[in-house]
Amino acid sequence: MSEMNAQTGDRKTSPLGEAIVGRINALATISQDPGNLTRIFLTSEHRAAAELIMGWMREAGMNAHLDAIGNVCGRYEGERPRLPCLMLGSHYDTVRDAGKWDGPLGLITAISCVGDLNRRGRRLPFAIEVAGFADEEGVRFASTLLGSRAIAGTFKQSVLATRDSTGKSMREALIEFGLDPDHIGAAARIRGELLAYIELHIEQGPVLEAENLPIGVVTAIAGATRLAARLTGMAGHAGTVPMALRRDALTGAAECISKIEELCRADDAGLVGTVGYIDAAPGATNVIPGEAHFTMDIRAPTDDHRKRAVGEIVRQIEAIAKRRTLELQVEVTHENRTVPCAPWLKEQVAAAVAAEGYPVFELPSGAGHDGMAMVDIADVAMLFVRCRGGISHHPDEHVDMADADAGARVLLRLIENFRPQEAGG
Ligand code: HGY
Ligand code: MN
Ligand code: MN
Repeated sequence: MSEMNAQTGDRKTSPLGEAIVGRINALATISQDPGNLTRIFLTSEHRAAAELIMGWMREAGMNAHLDAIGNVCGRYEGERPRLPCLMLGSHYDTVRDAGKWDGPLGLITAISCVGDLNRRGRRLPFAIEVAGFADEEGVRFASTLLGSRAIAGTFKQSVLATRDSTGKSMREALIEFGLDPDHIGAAARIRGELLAYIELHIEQGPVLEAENLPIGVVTAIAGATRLAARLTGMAGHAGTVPMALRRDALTGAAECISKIEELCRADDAGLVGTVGYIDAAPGATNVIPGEAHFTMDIRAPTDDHRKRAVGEIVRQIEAIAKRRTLELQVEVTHENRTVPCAPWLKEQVAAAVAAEGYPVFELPSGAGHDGMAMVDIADVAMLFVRCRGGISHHPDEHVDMADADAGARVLLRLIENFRPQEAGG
């Protein structure tokens, strides 16, 4: 579909980019706060977004339904009914005060590609399914990839007991949303039903921009460990307790946070650590905090490196707590191994990139993605679309329309040329 203008060498864009940006903007209006974009699992915004996306799926010639955990699932039949599928997808939940591209770009692009096939009456020797995952970010319940884990059949019943910041359990939230927490297993798919899982996503980093390239081929998705820490000291009067006699949980947390930053900064092999959430109790200006909670998100290019770093961080914060006579509880809330993209699929992604006239450039993903869960039932590949300024998880996150278009053309070519892996291959 790509055409070059012979005189100027300019690439004409297909209408896919424009349609994708229109839908990205439409979906971004569904937010719990009018001034920014926040769309959280099992809320009324989740439902409104699901309805909108399922409408787009049906318009694109797919059957669409909401599954047992609130994923939107679309299916475009192949040349015959009930063929195994190539699954495409991404998530439609967001972080708080999010950008509008992280997740929806891959989902909307996949739907647009199916719509293009449908308009041309094109059926393939396999079905195409598009999965819109209900929760990838894990904002509400600390455990991430809930939607894709349900599809992969690895959703843990124990997470139903986790509570959001208002004290509501996931089990209660599912029931309120109209879903049955005891039937999440119904969302699970089995390996033979999927030929592969492929996800297009905004890069969320600065590499493609620096390379002056719209598209990249992902090599692997880096693993991550998330932990929650609780420090307990002694609450007291801000005016009467001398500094030396205090057991202030919040200053203890502050020291731990600085130590995490120091350890990660001292590592020159790609270790990154983030404390993205903190709170203190009882939470009054004139009361010494008796309790503090904070989260940690630790990532590194290899699983060994990350595990060693997590061990060291926990040892160091234990030492800080001990010196300050604070009690410390640390819990691992989430752990994902590094997931390599399958070589046979990566080759097909690279071939589609080259066929659309772009240099093939490979890069790893520092961010987590639903492929980390989907790998349990299918081989996984990803392609990245350039991100302006490397900014993501921020309202300034941006993809140019021409790049969205390039992504769609590459994905469409990839779908049309897709060949399942040969048995035993
Ligand atoms: O946190 C992540 O890497 C992803 O954006 N959820
Ligand atoms: Mn994200
Ligand atoms: Mn994402």
